[in-house]
Amino acid sequence: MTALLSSLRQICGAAQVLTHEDPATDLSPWELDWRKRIRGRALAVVRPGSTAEVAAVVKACAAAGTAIVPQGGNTGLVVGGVPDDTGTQIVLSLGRMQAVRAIDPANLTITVEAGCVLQNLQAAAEAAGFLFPLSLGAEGSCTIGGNLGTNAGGTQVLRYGNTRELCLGLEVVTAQGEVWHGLTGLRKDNTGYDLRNLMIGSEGTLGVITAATMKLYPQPAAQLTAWAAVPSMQAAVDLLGLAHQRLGPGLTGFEVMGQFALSLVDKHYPQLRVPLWQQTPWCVLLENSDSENEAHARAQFESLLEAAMEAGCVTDAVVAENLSQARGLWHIRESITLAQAEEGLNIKHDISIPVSRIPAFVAETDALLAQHIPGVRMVDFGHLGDGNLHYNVQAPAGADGPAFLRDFEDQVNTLVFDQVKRFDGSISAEHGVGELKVGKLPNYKDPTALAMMRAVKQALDPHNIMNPGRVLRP
Ligand code: FAD
Ligand code: 2HG
Ligand code: ZN
Repeated sequence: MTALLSSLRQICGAAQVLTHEDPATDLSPWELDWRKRIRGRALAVVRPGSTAEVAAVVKACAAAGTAIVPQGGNTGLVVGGVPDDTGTQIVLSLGRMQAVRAIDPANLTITVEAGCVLQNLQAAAEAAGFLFPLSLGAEGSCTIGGNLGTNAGGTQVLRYGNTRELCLGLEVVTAQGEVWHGLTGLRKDNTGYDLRNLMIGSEGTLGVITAATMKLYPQPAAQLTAWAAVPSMQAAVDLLGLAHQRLGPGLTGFEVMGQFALSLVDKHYPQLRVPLWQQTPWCVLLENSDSENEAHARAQFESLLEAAMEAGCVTDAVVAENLSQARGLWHIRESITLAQAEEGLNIKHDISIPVSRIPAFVAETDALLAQHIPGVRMVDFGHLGDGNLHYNVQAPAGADGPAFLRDFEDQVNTLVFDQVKRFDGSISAEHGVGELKVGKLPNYKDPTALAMMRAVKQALDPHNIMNPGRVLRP
């Protein structure tokens, strides 16, 4: 191990190889996952500054048989980006590789390094007069490499797609330490297997993404946000149908939020002034991005909301008057995760189900859980426009969080995932498998698909050094 550490120091510089040898160095930012569920212990945190350095690090680790855990902003929610507790794995942090390498306005593309923080990528696109639409609550600290690694979703998927659909090309260091120069900005390329899409969503188990060419879009001429009270989940689904009909491609956001989820924001962040939540079981946040002008967007929104009230799927609504009010409404939505963390340990699910079946799923599964754990509190919210619900389970009021997880997490996961299967859904819509769902995946994924995944893993990473034990267990 000493020989490996000294090679890594030679490759990246001594200051970029952090270890526990120095008791003054705190490795928690890289070893502890965002939800504080798991604290791993790394042999070292290695911070290369270039693709050539990444390749040399991977080669050195491959020669030593040392496992590598790629890491971006460490905001992942499924414990996929932190090391295990053996003290034998290295964390390969892409955090120093942040450059915007190129913008091609005519091709509508931007090429960035993997450690570029999502918010900085959005800002670079905006400075060039374009929109980079990927948007999520962690955008101030997650990286595009992590977004690609997890195929992140977020709040604009119903119009622009998830990270996979926003990516045109990748630069990747393979498990052997070779560099695949795949940074093409091509929208059409039928020359064989789709390696780019294989890498995206592979959660660091097949290689290290070092750079990416991403799509840019024109900025909308106007953007309006509305917040609507809806009487039931079925009403929210009906509102979604109306919004698709009336706004067409202008509908860029459609988020649902349950009353208890909003009550947590109100409790922990009262200054955010959550509207309408006390009078209704569900609220919906809608965004209309218009290619004409604000007056057109407002007229469209008002007519949509009028029709929705007539149809009985909206009981009350507010439309943001200006950008700062709109940001305030989005901030409430994005604060649910933090408010839930303030409330205590919880069980998260990021399931997807055909939109039409979500009302029945929620009604049935809520009832089953309540039967199983009297007093259980459901923190339901998410990207209804994509059929993606964060169906989160909070311990009964006053219960001990760690004891709740110990006693109920496995049963709750099984109950919810069995229901997801019954409703033809997926147990992960956007956060990925990581460590938290790896044990359950074989019960819910098609066995032939799993066998193909194993064959791919074996072919690309035969010595199992890339994030071992995540996504697939040996
Ligand atoms: P990390 O957490 O560092 O890593 C995540 C995974 O990707 C790990 O398996 C890691 O090994 C792998 N990885 C990281 N970098 C690379 C690389 N360069 N090459 C190969 N593999 C790599 N997710 C959503 O999808 N939608 C949301 O709306 C959303 N909202 C969130 C809100 C909050 C408040 C928080 C805390 C998280 C949220 N997330 C959401 C989850 C998280 O932000 C995303 O999964 C994000 O894509 C992770 O990026 P990261 O840079 O932090 O990656
Ligand atoms: C979101 O949509 C994220 O805000 C986080 O995916 C979801 O906290 C969660 O469960
Ligand atoms: Zn989400």
